[in-house]
Amino acid sequence: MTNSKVALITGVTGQDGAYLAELLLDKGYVVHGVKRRSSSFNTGRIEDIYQDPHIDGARFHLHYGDLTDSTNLIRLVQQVQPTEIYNLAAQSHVQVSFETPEYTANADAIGTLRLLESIRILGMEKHTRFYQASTSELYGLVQEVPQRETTPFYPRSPYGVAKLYGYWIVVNYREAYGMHASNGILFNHESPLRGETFVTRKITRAVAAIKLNRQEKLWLGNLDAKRDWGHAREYVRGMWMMLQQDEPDDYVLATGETTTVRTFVEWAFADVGITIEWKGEGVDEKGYCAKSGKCLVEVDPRYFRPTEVELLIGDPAKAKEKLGWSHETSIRDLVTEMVHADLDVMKNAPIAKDA
Ligand code: NDP
Ligand code: GDR
Repeated sequence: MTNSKVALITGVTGQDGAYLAELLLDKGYVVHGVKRRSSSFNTGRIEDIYQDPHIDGARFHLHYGDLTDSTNLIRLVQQVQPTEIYNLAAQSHVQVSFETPEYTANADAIGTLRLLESIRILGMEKHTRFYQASTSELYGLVQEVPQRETTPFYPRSPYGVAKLYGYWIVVNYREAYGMHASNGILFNHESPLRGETFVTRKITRAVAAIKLNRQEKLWLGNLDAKRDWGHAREYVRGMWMMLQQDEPDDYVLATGETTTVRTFVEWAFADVGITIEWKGEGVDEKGYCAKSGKCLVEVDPRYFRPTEVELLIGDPAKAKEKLGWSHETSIRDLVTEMVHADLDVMKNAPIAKDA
């Protein structure tokens, strides 16, 4: 099955890029992905959908590129002539953005501008639709709950501030040049493909390793943070739906349910048959343990952020009404899926690699 649609995905090697590429290939698109040069393989998440470019009819193509390189982006857009661009590439780790604020702004904020300018310089405003990976981190300090498209933004990290620029430059190019450019304001979405340093995957990997006696303890930061967690596979479908609308617009994708990091930890341990009891109330700077015979979880203040986003809970009503999108997987089922996926990976992996 092929159709005339051609997608360019930045960030194709990331969690969402992998799911989105798979979805678009299933829909018959020709898919071009932008990957960064790395000294080690960074295409593990897209191995299953890789197509040998030497074979006639291959519909999945990878190109080297970087959001910090304007000439590269212009050349890619010119060469690929995409009907849809999904800008998923970003320095996406909130805590890391405190350590690399300038780079984060360059890639996440100016990188978005560079892509939009590529479209404009090439005169493709009416030919190419644009999706921007905006984020619930824009809401930051709580102004209103649940958070919806009209909730004021108050970002709390260099990442959130960089993404704020990305959000508004998309709105501006839509209004100024009539581009079909949309922001998906996506709340946290996870999966077995989630990066290993985000809290959900860090927990499910550690729980699997502890269950298999390959790790002693899990060190975490703020256990009281609340997140609205959904399944990444369902959220990339929402991205695609936004670009199929006659008019561009901005949409929240969320589940409408919020859960603490602490509860996520309890559920993950429960999924491997370990019941944990908290020793002490709340988080203090010295940390505390979860008990199941021995101490399995402890707080390390190094994972606290200089400014934190305490509560995220989204209202996906607009996406439901206008796109017909809603989430399917509950957070409880998502925890189980991730824990079991990590158990499977770890059982088959050599011990040295896990360590
Ligand atoms: P990941 O961190 O898994 O993937 C990010 C991707 O961007 C990777 O392919 C990475 O490449 C690439 N990348 C990073 N910097 C650059 C750069 N300078 N030039 C080109 N590519 C680059 O993120 P997710 O898949 O989870 O998220 C996708 C997008 O959605 C991101 O923009 C993120 O900020 C945003 N978002 C994510 C949410 C979530 O909960 N997952 C929620 C809301 C928004 P490499 O593999 O080489 O590192
Ligand atoms: P987030 O995701 O910052 O919401 O950004 P992350 O999983 O990093 O943190 C979620 C919450 O957990 C707390 N936390 C820890 N976080 C990490 N990474 N490691 C820990 O050890 C730890 N302990 C507690 C954090 O303080 C935070 O409150 C994600 C990214 O995908 C962004 O790109 C995206 O825009 C937002 O989700 C929506």
